[in-house]
Amino acid sequence: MSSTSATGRCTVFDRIRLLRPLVAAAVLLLPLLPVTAAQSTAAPAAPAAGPDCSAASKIEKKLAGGTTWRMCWHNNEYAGLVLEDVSYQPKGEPRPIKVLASGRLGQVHVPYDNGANEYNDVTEEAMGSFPEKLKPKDCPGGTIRSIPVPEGRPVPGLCVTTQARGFAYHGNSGDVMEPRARTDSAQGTDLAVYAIYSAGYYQYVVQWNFSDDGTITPKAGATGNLSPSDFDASDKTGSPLGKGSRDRATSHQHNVFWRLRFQPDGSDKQRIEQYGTQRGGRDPDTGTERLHTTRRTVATETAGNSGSYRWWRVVSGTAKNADGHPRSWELVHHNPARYTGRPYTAKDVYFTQHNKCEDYPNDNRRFTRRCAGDVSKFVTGQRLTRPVLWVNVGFHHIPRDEDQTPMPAHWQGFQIAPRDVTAMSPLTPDRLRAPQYNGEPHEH
Ligand SMILES: [Cu+2]
Repeated sequence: MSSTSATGRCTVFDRIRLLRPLVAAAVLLLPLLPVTAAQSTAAPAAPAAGPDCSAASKIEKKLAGGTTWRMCWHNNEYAGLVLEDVSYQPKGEPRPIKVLASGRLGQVHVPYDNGANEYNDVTEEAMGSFPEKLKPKDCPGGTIRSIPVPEGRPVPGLCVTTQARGFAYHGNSGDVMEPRARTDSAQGTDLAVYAIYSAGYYQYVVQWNFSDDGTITPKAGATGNLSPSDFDASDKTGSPLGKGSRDRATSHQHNVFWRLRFQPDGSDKQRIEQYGTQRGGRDPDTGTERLHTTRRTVATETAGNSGSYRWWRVVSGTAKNADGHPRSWELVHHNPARYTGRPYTAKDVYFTQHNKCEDYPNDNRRFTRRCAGDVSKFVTGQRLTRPVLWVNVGFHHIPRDEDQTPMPAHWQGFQIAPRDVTAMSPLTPDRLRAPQYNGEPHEH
């Protein structure tokens, strides 16, 4: 922490110094409090029941397309917004389908290119303790909930609202031989849940979108201000800002981690599958390259990089959709700037067996000295019976003139897409749910 005060984060440093004894006491008394308290309470979803939490902690929204999302939220003084018992009930489904046992930020790791500073905005700056107050215009069409903070009055800072997401689909039913062909189109809607947390000069919009088609989009938007103390005219690792090139802002990386635990259809029984696609030689007649896709179960703890044709899904060990396919959720993930300066940022995803003391992807021993320090060391070859997913998305920030105050939000995130959760998209018009349209196209 002492290095941070020299870099212009003194405002936050002072705030944290005030907070720290209080936080340390809480951690001593309740070592599991930071993140794991509610993770073992999840049970298979009862018919039409919502998640088990108080009204103030419950979020439930039925979207225009007929999809209902339900979840519980609370605020962690380090990680900020924590969502638990997240379930999805598409139109026509008799009960909620549990997706996540829990989801939250793992870390926002910000190393500067000149090697002078390396911040951990979750574990070190305790950004979760500093939610920003939201005005009604910051939460258009929604409601603002109060976020309890370790010191002071609760902050009206959690927005629960809906957002348009553009085209859900557009298609012509003549292509699937509907006798009276129609053009179908729909605009999609998301439930959006977000709060803004400050860490130094930066402010992060910590947001989760839950789409009417079952997709979940966690994302973080970095905004606020560039750190003025990192302006250094002699620095070769920054960009000129303002007139001429006297002032420079130092380039840096934002490595944002999410920590997810799935509970597909309310059961811990699940497996991770890795998909890969390879070139398989050209078709002799057409000259077109054939591609072969394979998949394998990731049985033990592992770390991997997404990228060229490699991706993962979480597959339910118990639940199938009406077509008889196992329900699964696909990780749609790209890491556009993989930071290899630390072992815990060198991989895009880490799958680790659930362990109560593995709370943060780095700086983890700040809270539990008996536990491993970072996610690269959590991977020890244990069997994955209760997997935790650590998702890493990097952004290399080379400042530009437009980043000057207030800095436009830059987003980084990923998606969790349903794969065979329902027999067809829940947004499919009812008249196209007939058997002859489920399994098309084929010749009649
Ligand atoms: Cu930045």
